[in-house]
Amino acid sequence: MEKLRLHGVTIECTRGDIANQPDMDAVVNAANAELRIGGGVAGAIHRAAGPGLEEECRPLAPIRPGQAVITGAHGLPNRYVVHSLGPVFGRDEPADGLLAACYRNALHLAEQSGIASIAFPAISTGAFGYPMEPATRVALKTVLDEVPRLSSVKHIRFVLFSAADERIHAEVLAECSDRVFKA
Ligand code: AR6
Repeated sequence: MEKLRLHGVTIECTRGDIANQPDMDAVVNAANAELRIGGGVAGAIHRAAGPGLEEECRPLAPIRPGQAVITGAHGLPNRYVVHSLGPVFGRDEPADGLLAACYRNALHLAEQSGIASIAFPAISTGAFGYPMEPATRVALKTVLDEVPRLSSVKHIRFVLFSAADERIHAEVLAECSDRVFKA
């Protein structure tokens, strides 16, 4: 399943580049603690946004695993960037709790800013080494648990880099929706 509608909120998985989601109000950065340009998502987002993003980020850093902060989007085709620091797998514990906090805190910031649509990458699953399937379960369960409390956010998109990662998300989304609708 690639799309689910629950309590008036659309949750979808798609393959693509998180820095090229022009129809979304906000994109989420899989940030580093210093909120500087990095590899992966943090490279794509900062390159597309330009140096103004690092400048705006400087006084907000450092952040701790699970935290999120919000800035403008500068050269990106969005209104906001939400920067969230995922746990380094095998180091920051509890990994699942910290990863869940990333998604929850990002959604809370989105609500506070009146954001209607937000795109997430698979936080922690690249350089930080969190295996994709358990990370996907944490991400989707956290988002689905938050959905009944959302009023501003109406569209949540997971943007995956590879076909394999997209397939894992689609499978887990289908399982989660079975559970939600049978409950
Ligand atoms: N769009 C969507 N997904 C992407 C993109 C992209 N442009 N680029 C990579 N991915 P990562 P982390 C996928 O490493 O694990 C950085 O250097 C990627 O395949 O970006 O949270 C920072 O500076 C993977 O599935 O984030 C931090 O130091 C997922 O996005 C550190 O890495 C996350 O990969 C953060 O590590």
